[in-house]
Amino acid sequence: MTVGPHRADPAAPAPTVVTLAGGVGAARLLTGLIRAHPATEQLAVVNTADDTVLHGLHISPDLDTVVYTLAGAINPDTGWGLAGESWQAMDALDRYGGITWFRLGDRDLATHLYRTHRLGEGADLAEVTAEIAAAWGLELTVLPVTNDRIATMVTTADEGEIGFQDYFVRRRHDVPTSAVRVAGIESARPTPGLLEAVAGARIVVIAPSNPIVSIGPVLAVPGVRDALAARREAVVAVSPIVGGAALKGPADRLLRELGHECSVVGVARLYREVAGTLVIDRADAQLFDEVEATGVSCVVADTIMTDVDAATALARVVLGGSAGGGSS
Ligand code: FO1
Repeated sequence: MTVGPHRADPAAPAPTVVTLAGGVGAARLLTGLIRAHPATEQLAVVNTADDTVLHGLHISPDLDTVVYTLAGAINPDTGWGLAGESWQAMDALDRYGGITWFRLGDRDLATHLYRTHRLGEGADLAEVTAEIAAAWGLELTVLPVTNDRIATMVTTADEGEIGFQDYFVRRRHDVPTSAVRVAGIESARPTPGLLEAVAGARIVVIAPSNPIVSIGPVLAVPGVRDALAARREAVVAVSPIVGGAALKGPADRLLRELGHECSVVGVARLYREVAGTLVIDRADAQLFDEVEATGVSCVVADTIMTDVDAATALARVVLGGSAGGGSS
């Protein structure tokens, strides 16, 4: 089986590891997974619901974070954008009073120009993503979850419903929220080959990304949740919540504001229909029994990916993690 017509090498083996991914945390785990397992056998299925159009350009932050990180080109300080960027275009735009709260570096702009141009020519997002990933020398397949436009919308206390990047960047996710929905999700179709890849994978990984706004939209694309549920025993999730808090971003606050328990137990409850195993951090080891009581097998490990070695060690736990509960 191949994953869609965009797969660089049609003779490449079917993916044995499929990872559902958001941005930074997922990109780090993918780095470890590639170190621990051949990249040619891996598929990253990436959230596109935080994509945005600015200055007429199609920007896909999670896709770019995954590609740039795996290429070793990510800005290590921000976790998004390119290392060693310059910002002359933003400075020039500022002169006109243009939109500069969403910072697009000069070199990063080339990615958005290329993507927008190719989409305008009629290519789909999966094809363009494969071209971008190949240009950065990646061997694994990076697949947007859907070629259709989906958009996370966040209901805020003071501005009503706003787009995800408005919430995340312009409002610095520092505003009370009461609802999240994904516009366009009902009619979105999974990218060709995705469901077959999940069905045929040895292991499906849910990366430690935000369960509400990163993994949530991926699972919400019609067919994806059912495809995972059918492989539940082969699905291993890594908790993005450690010690009751998110390592990065607003996952903890969103979980609380939307009525979920902000703990590894809350994460287990969110994923229990689609994941047979949850990897939690040693800091939460005392919640092992509570996680298992949700019906999800629990594995305790070091989950904080401070460097590539830590990410690789976690990846090895994940790759061996669908066999049942325990501590590693
Ligand atoms: N995040 C910010 O906090 N500020 C920015 O100005 C910003 C710009 C940006 C440009 C390109 C890109 O691919 C990502 C960018 N991000 C920025 C990150 C992005 O908003 C979030 O990390 C994700 O959407 C959440 O996963």
